[in-house]
Amino acid sequence: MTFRRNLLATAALATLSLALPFAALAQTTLKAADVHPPGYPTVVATENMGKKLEAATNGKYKMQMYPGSVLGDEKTMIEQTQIGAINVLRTSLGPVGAVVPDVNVFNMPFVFRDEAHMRAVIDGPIGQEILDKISASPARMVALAWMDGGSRSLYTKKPVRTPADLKGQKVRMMGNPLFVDTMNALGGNGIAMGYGEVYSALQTGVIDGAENNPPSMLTSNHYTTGAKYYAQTNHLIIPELLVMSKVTWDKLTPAEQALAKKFGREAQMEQRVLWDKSVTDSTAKLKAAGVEFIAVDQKPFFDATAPVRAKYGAPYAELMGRIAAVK
Ligand code: GTR
Repeated sequence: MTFRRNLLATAALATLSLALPFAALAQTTLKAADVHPPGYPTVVATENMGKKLEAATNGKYKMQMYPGSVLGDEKTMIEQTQIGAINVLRTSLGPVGAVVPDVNVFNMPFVFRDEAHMRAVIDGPIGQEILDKISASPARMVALAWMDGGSRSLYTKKPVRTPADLKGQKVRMMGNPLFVDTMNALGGNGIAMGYGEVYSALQTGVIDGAENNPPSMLTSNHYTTGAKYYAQTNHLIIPELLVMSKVTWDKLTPAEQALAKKFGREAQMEQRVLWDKSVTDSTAKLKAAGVEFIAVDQKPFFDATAPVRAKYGAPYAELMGRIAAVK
């Protein structure tokens, strides 16, 4: 018996000593999150970033994507990222403005002339400056890269051609007072709510419309609720953001941190190609489904939102000048 017990103990020890070197190589699964469904450009580019990280660290880090808001709306996911419960987050910059006010320069209506202008800004020194401001802020998130969110336009149940048509219309905006102010300045009633609530709010008539880019309007099914007039105001051109929780970041070696930034930047460029295709495809699908795209004169929308730029842009006049100067 004793002999047998010793034998078992020896065998157990041998197993343990064999297991130890492997334990040192334990794999960490990074939880990544996005409000968008599988296959959406931001989701695909973030997943690919995870695959590169896994290969470059010989499997030390693996990424598991939680798409489609399964971990909550963006406000909740930002909070989860701040405490390290989510490790990598792709979010709009919109709700980030509520925790890092400095990013609101990019959240202002008509701050970019067009998408090419926005891309030139985020790819250059100003884009890096804003990423650094996020990382240096007390928000406990390290900003890795930008992604493309195209231009946001209005979709409503009654057609909108001028700001006057927005009178009395309740329009969902992202959670950041700047956006509610923007809608109110345009003459509508801005209502802040999470992305996941918009569909039923449109269906039940709690809101009369929302605003977003064509890929989001399509994949969220918002266009099936009767909000089928898409007025091309392009009032917001908000870049998307890819961040890592500071809790996670601090556990990486400097070499791993450099990899995360490198693959993040590659995801930025990869997503852009996927994005352009997605906008073309979604636009065609929305039109085929009966959505009416309305070309509008943007000038009255630009003019109506001047007070918002004046209010939120006041502390950033110098930066706004530099943004405008980017060709
Ligand atoms: C989308 C954006 C999401 C989310 C959503 C919204 O365009 O990609 O990150 O912000 O809009 O309106 O909440």
